[in-house]
Amino acid sequence: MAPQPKNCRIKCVSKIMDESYNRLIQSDSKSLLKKYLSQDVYNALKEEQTPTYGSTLMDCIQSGLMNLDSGVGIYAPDPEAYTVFSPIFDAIIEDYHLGFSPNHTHPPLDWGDLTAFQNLDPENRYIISTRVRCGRSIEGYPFNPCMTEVHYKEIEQKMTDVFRGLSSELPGTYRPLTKMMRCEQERLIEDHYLFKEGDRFLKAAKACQFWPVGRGIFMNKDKTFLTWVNEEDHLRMISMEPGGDLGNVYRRMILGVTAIQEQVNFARSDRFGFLTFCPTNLGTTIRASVHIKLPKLSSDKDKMKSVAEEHHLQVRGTRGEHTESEEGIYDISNKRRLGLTEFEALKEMQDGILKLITIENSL
Ligand code: ADP
Ligand code: DAR
Repeated sequence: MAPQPKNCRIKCVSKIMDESYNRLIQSDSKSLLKKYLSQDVYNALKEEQTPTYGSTLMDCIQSGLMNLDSGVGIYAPDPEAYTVFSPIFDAIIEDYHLGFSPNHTHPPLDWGDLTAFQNLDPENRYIISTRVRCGRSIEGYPFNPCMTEVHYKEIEQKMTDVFRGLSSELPGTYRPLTKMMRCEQERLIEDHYLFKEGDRFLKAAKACQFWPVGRGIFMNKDKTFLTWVNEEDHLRMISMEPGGDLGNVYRRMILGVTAIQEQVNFARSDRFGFLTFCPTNLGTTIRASVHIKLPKLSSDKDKMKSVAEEHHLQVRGTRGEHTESEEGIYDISNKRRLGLTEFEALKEMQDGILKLITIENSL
């Protein structure tokens, strides 16, 4: 999307953005956007645009302005937004990633020693399933709000070709949403494989344009290695299986990411590591999670969440973000993804989950 004349786009939205910003500031929103977008920062950034795609402050914060219940409330419409709007992004990034300050630099990729990871629940008493995912953006493309229909189709075509070349335990099938029956789509979502549709936060961020063109899911034959194409990020590469064998799930994700990166150039910055649409996913982009039942600990949700936070873990509902627990199943994962290596992120998750299980056993 070529940048439109500065004064045209900016002036058109300025009054609307001012009114929405004032509504945010006067609300009881707990978003990091409200916490850090002071009037001075707002005034300093409201006329800025990114050089290549012309993204504006409104493009970054529209989701958080429309959804006062956002946890974060900001996305990067293109990679340059992290630099042009750094006063707001840096503050939110430092808070969310627990101290990644403007003078920190993300470490090089380091998968680490896989033998350090174990089956977290060998007797299958608590953990229903384990999943490790990472996100990647493809070099040369902007993020969702700036993508054209051609961009979506190009990425889908490129990835369809890449998936055809996968080997060992990875071969499978790519299923474009445009050719998927509704009942199959709903079944895959129900079974936790496919991304949900119509997320209001992503919609408000203009991340669902031309939907469902260019969107789809690759699944290997055992449905243990998946890749989401053009949902929130260009790619989400996912390894998952029943039980608690974190080591095997991590091994398979590494196998898949390594195979795909031989054919695709991922967007990476020296400061932030792998770049993503949402600042909460920068760096390693890794979210390692268990679906787990902790009946005693979860009887006191506040206690469970505070113990989880002590170990840098995040508690989500059964169907992921912004959902509730069903039948006492929680999605618990590492919170930090930036400022530490892939190995450290996995280790932080493993140590935290083992601690929660120890506490559950002690109650
Ligand atoms: P992400 O951050 O990877 O996008 P979401 O919170 O959107 O994750 O969840 C995506 C899907 O992955 C949801 O259907 C969720 O239920 C599923 N999921 C997450 N963790 C696990 C797990 N350990 N086992 C099975 N499914 C999982
Ligand atoms: N819904 C937004 C995003 C928070 C992080 N999750 C992502 N990127 N899926 C919010 O501000 O709550």
